[in-house]
Amino acid sequence: MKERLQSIKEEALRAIEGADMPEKLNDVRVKFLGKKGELTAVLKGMKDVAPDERPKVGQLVNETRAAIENILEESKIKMERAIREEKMKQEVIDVTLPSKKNMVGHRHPNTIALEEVERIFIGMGYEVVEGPDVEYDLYNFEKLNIPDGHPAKDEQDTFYINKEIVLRTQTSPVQARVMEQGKLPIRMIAPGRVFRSDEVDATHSPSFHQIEGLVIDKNISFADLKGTLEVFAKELFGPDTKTKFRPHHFPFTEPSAEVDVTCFKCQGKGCRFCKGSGWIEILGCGMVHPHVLEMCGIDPDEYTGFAFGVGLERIALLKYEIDDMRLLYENDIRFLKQF
Ligand code: 2U9
Repeated sequence: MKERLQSIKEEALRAIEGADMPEKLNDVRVKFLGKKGELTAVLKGMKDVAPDERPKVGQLVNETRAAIENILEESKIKMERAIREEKMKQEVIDVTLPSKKNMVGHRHPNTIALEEVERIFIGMGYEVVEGPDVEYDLYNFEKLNIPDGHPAKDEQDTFYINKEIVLRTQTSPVQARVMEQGKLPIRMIAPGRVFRSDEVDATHSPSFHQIEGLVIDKNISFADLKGTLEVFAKELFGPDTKTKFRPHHFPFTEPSAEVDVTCFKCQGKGCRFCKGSGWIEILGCGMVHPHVLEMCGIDPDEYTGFAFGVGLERIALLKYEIDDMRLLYENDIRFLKQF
């Protein structure tokens, strides 16, 4: 028995010496020490050993196991160290090489334009309020004087979730909700994403952004609206900018107007940018319709107000002279890094 154990040990040592990678050492462990290994086989054969010899043989088996385990462990440590050293040799770091340039990102042109508009209105004492992208038809249309059957509710133009819920087509429901809270006066802008079932082209997208404003107080007049938007236009496009208010129609304001600014490229003389007219349309506005005030819980005999709406992408396209709206959504880094 002693000889058998000795020969197992020698055989194991030879196998360990012959192992050239950690996986092979593991094979040796399984072959000699594993459940079906050679030492276990010896233990299983103990029943054939004379009973008074068994403790001695048992001790010998344990010593052999310990010896093989020790050598396996030592070899494993040596082998791993050698592998590590070889890897370190191959991975020499050249500290004299120039460092890789870190790409530093920045705000999207839409965000730059939005923050500019927010800065101007915050400067005039306005609050910035946000609301849900998915709205009740009641807030998106009904309370804004757009009843059932109105063309603005056309299924073709609006993404309906169900009969009562829509992806908002304007940010006006945010203002309607603020009005309902009944805290007056109100001076707010509502920026956010809106949705319309439009085909994508250079000036349209099914999802774009608006910034709408609302002021409600006693004695607010069209003169306040004109003064406010004139300040806004001068801040955004330069101090020499002039504004022109053209009569228009919106269901939620009466009277309503569209506002043009003098072309900031040619100062109103007429150029390619303003298609020769000297003017560029930038927003819509008007005095809040008395019926809208009523539907939102405000007494139109006591309070009046004005509202306006501007397309954020339109501002970004104009300000940065971008000629295709799709560029704002494609996230092409070569385009974005110019701003
Ligand atoms: C309430 C009452 C009235 C918001 C207004 C406009 C005029 C307007 C468009 C400009 C281009 C949207 O981005 S656009 O497509 N908007 O012309 N929006 S007045 O009037 C309101 C809002 C809320 C309670």
